[in-house]
Amino acid sequence: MKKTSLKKAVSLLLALVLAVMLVVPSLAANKSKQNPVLVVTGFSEYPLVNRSTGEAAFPPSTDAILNTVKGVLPALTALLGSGQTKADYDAFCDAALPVVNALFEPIACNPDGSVKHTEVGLAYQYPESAAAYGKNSEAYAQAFDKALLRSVADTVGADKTYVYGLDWRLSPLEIADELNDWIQHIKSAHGCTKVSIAGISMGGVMVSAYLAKYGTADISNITMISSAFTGLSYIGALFNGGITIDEQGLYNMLNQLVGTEKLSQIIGSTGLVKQIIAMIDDLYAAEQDRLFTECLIPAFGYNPGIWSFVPADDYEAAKTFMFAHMDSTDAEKKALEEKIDAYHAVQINAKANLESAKRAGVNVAIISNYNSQMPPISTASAQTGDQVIETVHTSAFATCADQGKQLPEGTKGKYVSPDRMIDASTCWFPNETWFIKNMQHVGFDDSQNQCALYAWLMTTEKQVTIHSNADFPQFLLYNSETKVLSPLALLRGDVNFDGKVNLVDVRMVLRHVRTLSTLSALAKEAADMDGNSRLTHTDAQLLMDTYTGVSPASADKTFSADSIKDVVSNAVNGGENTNGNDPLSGIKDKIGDALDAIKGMFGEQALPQDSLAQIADRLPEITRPADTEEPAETDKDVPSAETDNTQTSALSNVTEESEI
Ligand SMILES: [Ca+2]
Ligand SMILES: [Ca+2]
Repeated sequence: MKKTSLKKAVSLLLALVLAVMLVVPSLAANKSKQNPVLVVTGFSEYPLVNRSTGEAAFPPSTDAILNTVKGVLPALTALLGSGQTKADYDAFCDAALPVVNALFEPIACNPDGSVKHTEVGLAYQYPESAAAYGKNSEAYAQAFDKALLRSVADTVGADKTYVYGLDWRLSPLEIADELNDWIQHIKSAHGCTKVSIAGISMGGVMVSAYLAKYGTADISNITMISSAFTGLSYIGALFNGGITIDEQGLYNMLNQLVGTEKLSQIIGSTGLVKQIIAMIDDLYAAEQDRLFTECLIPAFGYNPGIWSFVPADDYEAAKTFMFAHMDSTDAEKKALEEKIDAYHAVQINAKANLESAKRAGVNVAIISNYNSQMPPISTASAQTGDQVIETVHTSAFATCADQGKQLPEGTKGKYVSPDRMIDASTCWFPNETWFIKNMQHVGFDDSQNQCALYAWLMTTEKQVTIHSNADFPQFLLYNSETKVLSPLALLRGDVNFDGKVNLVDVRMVLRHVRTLSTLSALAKEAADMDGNSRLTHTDAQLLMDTYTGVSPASADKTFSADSIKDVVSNAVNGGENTNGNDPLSGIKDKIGDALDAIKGMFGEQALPQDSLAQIADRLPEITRPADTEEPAETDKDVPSAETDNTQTSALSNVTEESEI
């Protein structure tokens, strides 16, 4: 007996010593060793205002937008009621284009590419670290109190967290000079030699320009986040006159925005959209030259920042098309051309610059999102993206299936995503490029583990790859409801991440549902068998079905109409436990009740597809009480040693949350 107590005492002492020796000093040392982080934000992240009047320049004020709509509406009504001849379209342009131009006038550039209204500028800019501004200050609220920056500050400290907002009218090479000033300022403030720099969206353009102009001597990490550093397909298309409305793309986007197909089905059934699209097509065919010369070019075509979005492959043709529509002098054209050519050269050399950065010991990482519809307004709208930039560009040239489609069957290789939508082997940096399915452009959230990916890459002290961290392999799935980032290949039902789906997993889910213990956020993702972002007895039932072979396990987390029907019929008719000790007794009756309720909702007719999500919601669930503490694990509840020793995967050390 004494031996046991001695053992315990020694173990305890050892644990304490280890904690003191390893944990405390390493944490302290790491934080002081880490380089400051400068985050360069994207297009229109900081508003532009008229500094003399205080009025919003971009984004325009609600009043300005309403005035534009009011101004265009009479012309539109007249056009709709007309015979839509060339003369009618002319009259529409006469009336509508000046109204639209007025909206964009405050941010216009001169034909030579210089800023037209110098009284317009950024509403704010905070050159010191997050720590320099009080948590209750306006500065903190405007610039620093954002998920990604909070996450950076948590990792390196607020005193090492910097953020730059850009004026997107300027040439990226002008902004590069300012970034260099900032980097020198940060270095001297911290007495350090290197700064970690991250470019979000258009910020990646500026980071590219900085690297081209100033090299990598002052840089420790380059992180491209949903970055426009290789351009945007639809800007390339638009600058080549490729305007077209993609009806299906329009519905896809609507479905994504409202989360159901119902609305787009109703709108589609009226035929109104088809009519409007046909009219826009006719208007564009009749008035393309005027639309560009009198409206699109004065608003955006002289802007060197917007020109930086034109992909290299589209660039020469875009110049030919746009310059032919410019109502400017040869000297003005030449001045503009010089400005935009300078960045075009940066874009062409971006790969070489990043490669040489890597050779020089800079840690390079690229993060790209996919599986969202792009703006359905160009000939490029079939490409998959993050709603704002196509995946082919944010990933630096992954081979991507079109939105909602897969790469050809037989596409294989270690860089092919489990859903066969992405082949990363063609990326500039296949081993340093991560993909997040279903995450929107800059939809950052730090409530779970999503921002940890970015913070990890921005602060890593040595080059990491897609194989460095089991939590963050190359292909990730973002659940916008639970905010959890999980490996795309996550085996559904494998709650303890041991690669097997068995009774141990079932038990863990049941214990969670019965509030006897709490699963980690990532474990809950794995356990959410019906994909409704909630953990209920239904998930336990489905997991049991998977284990007993009633339905196969799948890495595909999306659920189809058929899968829901299977769920319901399985739950009601099948899945009898042979040992007569059904842990799910009572559930079937509840499902039966839910089905009756559904019948009441929809009658006996066939259920519309988009109602199936609602059906899933109505399936019985036993929700956990809000503030349940995790009860202590009692020995008698543990049937075997296997249960407790299986939580060894790196995946399982995610912060535990009580709600899914
Ligand atoms: Ca398992
Ligand atoms: Ca569920």
